[in-house]
Amino acid sequence: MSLLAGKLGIVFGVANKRSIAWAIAQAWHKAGARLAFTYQGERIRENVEELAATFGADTLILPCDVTKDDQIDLVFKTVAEKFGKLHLLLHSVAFAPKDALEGEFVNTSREAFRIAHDVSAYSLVALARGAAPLMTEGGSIIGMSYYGAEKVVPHYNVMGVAKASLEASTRYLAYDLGQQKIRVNCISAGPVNTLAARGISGFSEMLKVYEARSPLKRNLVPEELGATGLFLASDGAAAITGQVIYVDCGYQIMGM
Ligand code: 0WE
Repeated sequence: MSLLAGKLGIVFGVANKRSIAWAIAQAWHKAGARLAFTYQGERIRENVEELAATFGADTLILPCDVTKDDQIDLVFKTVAEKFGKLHLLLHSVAFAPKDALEGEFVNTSREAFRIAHDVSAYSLVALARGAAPLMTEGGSIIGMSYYGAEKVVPHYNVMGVAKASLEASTRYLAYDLGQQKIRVNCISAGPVNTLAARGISGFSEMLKVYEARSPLKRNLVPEELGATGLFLASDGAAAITGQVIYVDCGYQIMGM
């Protein structure tokens, strides 16, 4: 069953094999999509090249710092040349300066606030604008969010505010791009042990809390994000846009 046969996609946010973006890329690839990847910075380049090569030696790989308009322009110009069109886009990119995730939110500097929102939220708008002209057959754009967007998760701080902006941006983009049959949704994932989660103090405690309190009494596995990413990319989700879909073992429904 090739749910995405003939579909062309681009994936922003693979850093290594544990990345959520990689889990979703694998699901898209297995379903028959042809994918391009971008990487942030030379440190990550080799990782992405190695992973992407498992999909074939000719996989398109491009550098992209999502805070740079000229790099975004070049990415979509190259995709236009090599693919001609586009159906799928995954945004799995976030960053806040480390000190902003350690102290109290009230102490967030103007610069940390700006960076978190530029990298983690505005970039979705910029990428959607770049991709839309190529999505001539309609498309599916997916961002990654987290529960800290709607409730206070201690230390998530300015990232929670940036994810709230990402989720609201998802709704406004869904409205604007709906007439072009482009759907825009977010997956709100429970905690996953990725590079972005490493070094976050209390992360292993957080995994224990989800195990204890979520209705399913466990943590999610990255393949489950892949499956939801595949669903949202597929025609099965043809009438779903502007939504935040929770892939969190049910944690979000709990009041206590
Ligand atoms: O969105 C995230 C993390 C994103 C992230 C991670 C880092 C670590 C390194 C953004 N910026 C940075 N900056 C760095 O310097 N998550 C959903 C994972 C996460 O991060 C937390 C969490 C959870 C969960 C931070 C504090 C509390 C909980």
